[in-house]
Amino acid sequence: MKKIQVITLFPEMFDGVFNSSMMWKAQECKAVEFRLINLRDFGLGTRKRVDDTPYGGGDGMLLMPEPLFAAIEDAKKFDPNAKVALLTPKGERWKQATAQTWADGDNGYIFVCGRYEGYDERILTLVDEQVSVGDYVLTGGELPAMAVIDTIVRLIPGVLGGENSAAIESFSDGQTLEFPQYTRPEVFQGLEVPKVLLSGNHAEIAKWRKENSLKSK
Ligand code: 4FV
Repeated sequence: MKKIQVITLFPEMFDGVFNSSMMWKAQECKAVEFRLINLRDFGLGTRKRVDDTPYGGGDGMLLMPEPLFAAIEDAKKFDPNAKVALLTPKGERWKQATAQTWADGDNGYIFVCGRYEGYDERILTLVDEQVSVGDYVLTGGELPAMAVIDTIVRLIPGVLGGENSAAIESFSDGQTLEFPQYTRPEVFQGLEVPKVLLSGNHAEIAKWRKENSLKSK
């Protein structure tokens, strides 16, 4: 079973995502165990402070090192071999091939979700991987974490129904995007399903699909 922990100031954001559809099924079939850690629980002082102003001036606030270190240490107690992954625009761009590698690995993950303008650089001493979902700035690392976790969990054997479906999909060979697909009815608003797909001639169908697979950008 793969342990996936998330350190965040907004654990409630994950309730809906972890408790429905594929993620729920993944827990049911014991493929994955989720653990949400509220960074506020490791805040300092009576007001459980987790952020402060940047040395040298500048706008906005930064996540302080102490609460993050304490939260990461707590997560490592729960899963000592886990890799710590920080969601940040400065990270390695997330790819399907990386999702496959992380799904195949037997270690768990601790995802650290940033907030505010960022975090004290010293937390990088505890971080194994920095991951970006794209060259844009979100308000927090929670949405990127959800996307990344979804791409990993659905590749864990036994989670997705048609075992094979994950293999033949986009990006899995790093190159091709999927071919066009159709279901009933055969004619919809005058638009017909390509006849070859109704032929039952699997060699012809495979040839048509290859010819109609888009090359990834
Ligand atoms: C992000 C991204 C991202 C930056 C400041 C959270 C925000 C705030 N994370 N890929 N793009 N993070 O925009 O991963 O702390």
